[in-house]
Amino acid sequence: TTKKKLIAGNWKMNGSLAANEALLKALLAGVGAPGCEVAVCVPAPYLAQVQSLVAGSPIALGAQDLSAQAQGAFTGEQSAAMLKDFGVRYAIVGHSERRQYHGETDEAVAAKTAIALANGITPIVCVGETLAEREAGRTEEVVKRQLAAVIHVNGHCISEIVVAYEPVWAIGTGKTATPAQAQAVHAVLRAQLHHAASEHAAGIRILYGGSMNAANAAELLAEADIDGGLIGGASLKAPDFLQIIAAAR
Ligand code: 3PY
Repeated sequence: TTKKKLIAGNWKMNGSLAANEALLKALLAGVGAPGCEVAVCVPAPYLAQVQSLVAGSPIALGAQDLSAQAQGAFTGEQSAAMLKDFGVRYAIVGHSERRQYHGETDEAVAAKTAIALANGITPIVCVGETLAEREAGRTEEVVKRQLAAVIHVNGHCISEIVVAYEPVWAIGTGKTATPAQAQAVHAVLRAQLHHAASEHAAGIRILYGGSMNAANAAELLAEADIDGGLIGGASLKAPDFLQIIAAAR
């Protein structure tokens, strides 16, 4: 396969018109012709701004969530079709912060994955265990359950998704999984995808997320089954994000 790595920034609930413009101008000045795919997943109010800033550049636009519903009486939500209207290419689905603070279930994540795919948006499906689950030896069971729910609903087009392994204990804590710890879980996910998608499994990108930064990106990205990164805090600093992009060749 000619699978390119994907480096996606997850800005979370950060930014302003002025800060976004400064960040993207610095990224566009430094990104050149990247050896990987690059995306920024921005807060919904800034989709239009960022769409116009990245137009014609190698930086793709992403969203951080979407509704599982097509349209209607769902106050506060954004539909896949609306995101598509603004040129959104990727949508993060099931980030642990959505699962934790907004009660998103495995089933909701599967439904969001389906509606993204149906609208031509590539879902970045997040899975990951908590510290308590890891310490109880349940890491494999948890990530397999989370991915199985998505495969169950989306089996026929599973090769179109991107998976992100984000250990919850490594999110926003500055703790990172070691490359070997991350690779071990990525191999489990790859095997599960292989079961669901046989020959297509090798082409599905499995990103690592959880405090990936300029200092640790290269060694994580060197692992066999780590096909990119979903980057939190470091995606808000142009030099750091550019260094991660440069490491993903
Ligand atoms: C992190 O790097 O902390 C993330 O949650 C990226 O999504």
